[in-house]
Amino acid sequence: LLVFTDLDGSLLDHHSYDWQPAQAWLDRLGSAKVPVILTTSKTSAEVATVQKQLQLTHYPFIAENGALIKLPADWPGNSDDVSGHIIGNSYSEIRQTLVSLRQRYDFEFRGFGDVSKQQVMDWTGLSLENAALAMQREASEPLIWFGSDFDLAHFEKCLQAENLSLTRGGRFWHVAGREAGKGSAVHWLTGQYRQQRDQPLVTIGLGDGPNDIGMLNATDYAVVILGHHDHAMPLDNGENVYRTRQHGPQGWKEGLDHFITL
Ligand code: 2M8
Ligand code: MG
Ligand code: MG
Repeated sequence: LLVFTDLDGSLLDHHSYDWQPAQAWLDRLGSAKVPVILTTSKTSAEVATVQKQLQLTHYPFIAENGALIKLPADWPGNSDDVSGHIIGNSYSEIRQTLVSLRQRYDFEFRGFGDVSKQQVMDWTGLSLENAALAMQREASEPLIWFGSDFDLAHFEKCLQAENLSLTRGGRFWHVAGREAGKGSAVHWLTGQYRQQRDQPLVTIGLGDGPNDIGMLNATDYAVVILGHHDHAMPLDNGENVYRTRQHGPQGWKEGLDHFITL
């Protein structure tokens, strides 16, 4: 078994970033040596901190919506081509494109690169220290859109023409390279685990937002955690999908209770 999980609004509470309701399951998975792979739009700097708190540092993680895959030091084989490398465009390239599109079309948005730490704290409820970690972007930009839906559709077309993609997280829109995505990162890592193990491997994904759809389609079983948004979460997995009645870490627990008997 492999577990891929989103953080905000899934393993972590959308507002308090707490995971206590999920702790008993984390302990159980830990004793059973089931890898729990954090798969998130957070930065590497943020995930490294959360991984320590959750005692998951011996596993790989996926950051910035799949634009970064980090493997532990003892990972077998030569995976230098991925680990620590950016999939898609670098943050400075993304910022340059965003700034020039805004100059050209007067698009109304503000990204993390446009604002102060205080503004990121106000938007997210993160502490000063954690807001600073969230601003250490390497390969994706979260932004708040202030314009019309019509302009947003135009913005998305412009991004596509620049080989960038737009996806929706819990609070922000996220811009990253088109090759990046949680789904392809999960697919790649699952392949790595399958090569390393002889026994068949089952995967389960847990997520609450549209940016998790790729991940949830890439796993055998999917837990759609009740989100704080009204986006539909259409999935391909058919019968292997469970939609929770509870939010965040309560929903996370509910989903694993539904699918796993350990
Ligand atoms: C941003 O991402 C969340 C995830 O769904 C969002 O869009 O609401 C991130 O980019 C991240 O770095 C940050 O920690 C988080 C804080 O709410 O917001
Ligand atoms: Mg989320
Ligand atoms: Mg996320």
